[in-house]
Amino acid sequence: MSHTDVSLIGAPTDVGASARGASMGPEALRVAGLVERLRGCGRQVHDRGNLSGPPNPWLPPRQGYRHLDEVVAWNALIYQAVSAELQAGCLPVLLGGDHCLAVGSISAVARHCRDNGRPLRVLWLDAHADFNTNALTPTGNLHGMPVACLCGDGPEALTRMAGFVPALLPDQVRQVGIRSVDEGERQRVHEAGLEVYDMRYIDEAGMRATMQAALAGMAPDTHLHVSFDVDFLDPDVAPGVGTTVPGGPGYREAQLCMEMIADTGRLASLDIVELNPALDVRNRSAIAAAELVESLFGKSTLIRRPAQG
Ligand SMILES: [Mn+2]
Repeated sequence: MSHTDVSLIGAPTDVGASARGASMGPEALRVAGLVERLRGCGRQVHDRGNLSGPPNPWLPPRQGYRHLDEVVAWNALIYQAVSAELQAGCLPVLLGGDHCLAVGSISAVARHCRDNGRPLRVLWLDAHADFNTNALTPTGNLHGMPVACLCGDGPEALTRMAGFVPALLPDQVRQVGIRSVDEGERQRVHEAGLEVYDMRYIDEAGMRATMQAALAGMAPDTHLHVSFDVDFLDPDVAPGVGTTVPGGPGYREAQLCMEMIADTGRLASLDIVELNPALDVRNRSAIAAAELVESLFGKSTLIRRPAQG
């Protein structure tokens, strides 16, 4: 088991979201015992507190982007904070906040990997592909665009954050749990060649085969980043998200997904995003997310023998 220290970075904002409330996500995760749970997994944990960025002006979109200046400002703060943790040899955990914040966090990870000559794999656990552009988006909400921005399609202030464009190639990304893709977005996901394990794939192949495929082909020194959108989970498990989509992975399936990631021993950075306590029921979704993150950090029922084949 790795003994890399874990650093929590709170980003209490919903500037990129369609509903207000994800700004309360970091505190709800702390209340659900995230720090103590990670310590229980044998990690040193540093809670760096919350970043402080601009408020949410709640304005209509301009040129297909809603709150672009504020989204850029928050992502710049996150880029700095995540870079600092990676340079210090810590494993950064971004507590969102909505999913637009993954641009800053993954740009910092991409920069770090390039500087250190390490391959990067991004696992995107989500109900949505988040591959919209300002021309395609029905809403202008930037939480629907981070994968497109990271792959070089979006406003310059976001696509250039890593210092090179694109920060990510589509073949570095694996999406799991997808079950809602907008019409134009569908075409772009197809053209870009994104490797997507949607719910139909999971239904047909099962979570075990899905994760074996999504985690295949990593080198021993691959940096594995997990971007965990809580709406990945079925709404029965996690009702506290802004954009619920029925038919997601249930509790046991999600646990298996996390345990199989942990088994790779390569988890090196994490986002936990889109948790919306205003829509939650007695912090249930935060607790479910925190329990899943424990599994991601290696908590298991039994002492397991190394997996066969
Ligand atoms: Mn998302």
